[in-house]
Amino acid sequence: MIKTVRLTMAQAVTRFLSRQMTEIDGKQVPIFGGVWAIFGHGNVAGIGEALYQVRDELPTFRAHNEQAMAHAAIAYGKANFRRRFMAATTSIGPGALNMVTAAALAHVNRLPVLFLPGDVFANRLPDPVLQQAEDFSDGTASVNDCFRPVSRYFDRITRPEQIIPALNRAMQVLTDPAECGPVTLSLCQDVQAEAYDYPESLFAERVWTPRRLRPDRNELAAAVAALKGAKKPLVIAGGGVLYSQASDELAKLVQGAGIPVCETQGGKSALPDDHPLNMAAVGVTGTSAANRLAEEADVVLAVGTRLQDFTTGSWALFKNAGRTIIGLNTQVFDAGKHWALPLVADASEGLAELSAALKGWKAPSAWTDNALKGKTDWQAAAAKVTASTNAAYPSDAQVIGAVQRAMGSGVTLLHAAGGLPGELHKLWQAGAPGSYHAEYGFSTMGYEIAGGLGVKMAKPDQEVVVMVGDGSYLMLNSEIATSVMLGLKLTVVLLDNRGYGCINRLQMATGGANFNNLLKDSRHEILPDVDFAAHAASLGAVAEKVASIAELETALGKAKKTDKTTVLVIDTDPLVSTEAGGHWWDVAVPEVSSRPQVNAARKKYEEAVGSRQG
Ligand SMILES: Cc1ncc(C[n+]2csc(CCOP(=O)(O)OP(=O)(O)O)c2C)c(N)n1
Ligand SMILES: [Mg+2]
Repeated sequence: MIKTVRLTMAQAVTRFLSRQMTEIDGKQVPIFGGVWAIFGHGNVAGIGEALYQVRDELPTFRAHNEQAMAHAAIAYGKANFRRRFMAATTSIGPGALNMVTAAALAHVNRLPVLFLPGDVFANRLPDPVLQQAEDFSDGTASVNDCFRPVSRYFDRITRPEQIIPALNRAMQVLTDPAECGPVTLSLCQDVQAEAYDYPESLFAERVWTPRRLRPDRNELAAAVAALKGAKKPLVIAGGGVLYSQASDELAKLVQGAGIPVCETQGGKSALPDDHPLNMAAVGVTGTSAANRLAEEADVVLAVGTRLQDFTTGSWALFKNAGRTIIGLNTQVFDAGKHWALPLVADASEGLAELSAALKGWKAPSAWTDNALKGKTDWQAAAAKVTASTNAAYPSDAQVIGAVQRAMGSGVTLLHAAGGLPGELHKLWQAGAPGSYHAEYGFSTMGYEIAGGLGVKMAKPDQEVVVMVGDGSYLMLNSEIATSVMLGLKLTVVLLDNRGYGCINRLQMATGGANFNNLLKDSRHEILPDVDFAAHAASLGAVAEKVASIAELETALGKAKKTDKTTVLVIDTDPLVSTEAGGHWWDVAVPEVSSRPQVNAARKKYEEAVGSRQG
C-alpha cells in the first residue's frame, strides 16, 4: 500500500510548490520565491485557504492589479536568471484575464512563471456563476482559454487527481531552458476544494538543477569550420547568455579569438559596457560601432537570441551577401532561424567547446583593431548626447546621463516601453550581468514599476532604478503602494514629455500628422497637467518634481541614501531622440494617401525594403 494524505486539490498544489527546491551557490533554496495573489470567489476559499496553510514556507504577497503582480512575478524569474520563479493566483473572469497580457509577455521573453487562475465550476451545477462567460455552442469553453496561445503549457484541472501529472509537467516546462515559459494551471473552483488521497511521495522535496546541453559533434564541427574561415566574425549576445550565466565563457572565447561582441536588448550586460570588445547595442537601437560591424560581418555567431526585428534591423542589417549565421541556442526553433547553422546547446557549454576547438585561432587583427576604433568613436558620440544641460526640457539621453552619473553602473536599471528602451540600449553603461533589465520582447507599457518590484524581491541588496515615461506610468503605477507596503525600495525616474513621445516621432517619420499621441494633439476640453509627484506621494512614495538635470542628480543622490521608494519627476522634450547609431526598422507606410508627407515616406520605405538582404 502506498502512503497517502487526504488533501484538497488546492492544498496539494501549495504543499507541492513549497517542497520544490533548487541550488544557488551551493545552497538549497525554495525554487518558488512566493505566490502573488488577489482573491475573489474563484480562489479565496480554495487556493486562498491552502496558501494560508503553507504561509511560512511559501509566502503570499498581495498586489493591487493582477497584470502588475504577474509582471512582478515574471521580473523575479528574469532577475534570477530563470533559476527561481514565482506563481500568481487570481479569481475567475476579470481577475484571471487581467493576467493574459503578462502571460504573453512571459511567453515572448521565454520567462518562467506559474499562473493559477480560478476557473468556472467543473460540475457546472450552479451555472452561470458570477463572472462566467457562456458559450452557446461549447460547454467546455471558458474565458481562461485565452491563456492557451500564451502559455507554454496549459491545463484545466477538472478532477483533483489531474493535478499530479499537471504539476510534473509544469515543473518540466518551468525548469527546462529550451521550453521555458509561462505555465497556466486553470483551477476549477469547485475542484480546488475537493479532497483526494494524494500519494505522500508527491510532496517529497525535489531539487531542480538547470539542464546544460552540450553541442552535437557534427553541429560543433560545422560551426568551428565556419568560424575558422571567417575574416570578419561577430558575436551577437542575447538573453540566453545571461540565463546560462555564460558571461565568463563568452569573454574567454572573444578575448582568445579577438572577436567583437554586440548585444541585444535582452543580452545587454552579458559583458560589462567597458569591456574593450563590447561594441554594445546592435540593430535598430544599436551603436554605430556595432552596426558598422554587423553590416560587414561574414560570420555572425548569434548566442541565445531570438533574432527579433530590432536585432536584425528587420533583416536589413547584415549586408554581407555571403554571410553565415551560426545559431547557438538551447531551443532548436531559435537555433535554425533564417537558415542559420544550428548549434543546439546551452550557451555556456557551447561557448566553452567553441573556445577549446578554436584555441590558437584569431580573427584578422585589422578587423579587431577596426572594432576597437569604432568603439572609441561611439563613446565620443554618446558622451556628447548624455552630457549635462541647462535646457528646460532635456532629452531622454540627457536624463540617462544624469542617472548614470548619480547612480553608477552598480545598480540594476529597468525599463520596458516608450522612447527609453532605444536610448538606454544605446547609451546605458551596464555593469555586472543582469544589471540591465529590459522587457523589450513584448515592450509592455506598465511593466516598469511592477517589474522593478520583482527585481527588488530577487535582489534585495541591490539598488533598483526604474525609468518610465508618463504614458507607461499612467497605465500601471499601483504597485508603488505595494513596494511601500512591503518595504521594497525602488528609485523611479519618471520622464514626463506629456504624451506618447516615441509613437508621435514614429508617426512623423512615417509621414503622419501629429495626431492622438501627445496630449496636446489629442481631442480635449482641458489639456491635462498631471501632478505625478502628488500622485506618487499619495501612494506612499517619497516624491519630488525636479526642474533641471542638476536638480535630478542631487535628488538621486538623496534617493540613494534612503530606504523608501522614491519617485522623481522631470519634464522632457518629446521631439528629441539620439540620432547617432541606429538602423532602419520595417514599419509599413501606406501605399496611397492624400498626404504628400506620407507619399514621400512611402518612397523612402520602398527603397529601404528593396535593400533588405535575405
Ligand atoms: C500596453 C501597450 N500599449 C501600447 C503600446 C504601444 N506603445 C509603445 S510606446 C508607447 C508610448 C509610451 O509613452 P510613454 O511611456 O510616455 O513614453 P514616451 O514614448 O513618451 O517616451 C505606446 C503607446 C505598448 N508598447 N504597450
Ligand atoms: Mg511620454
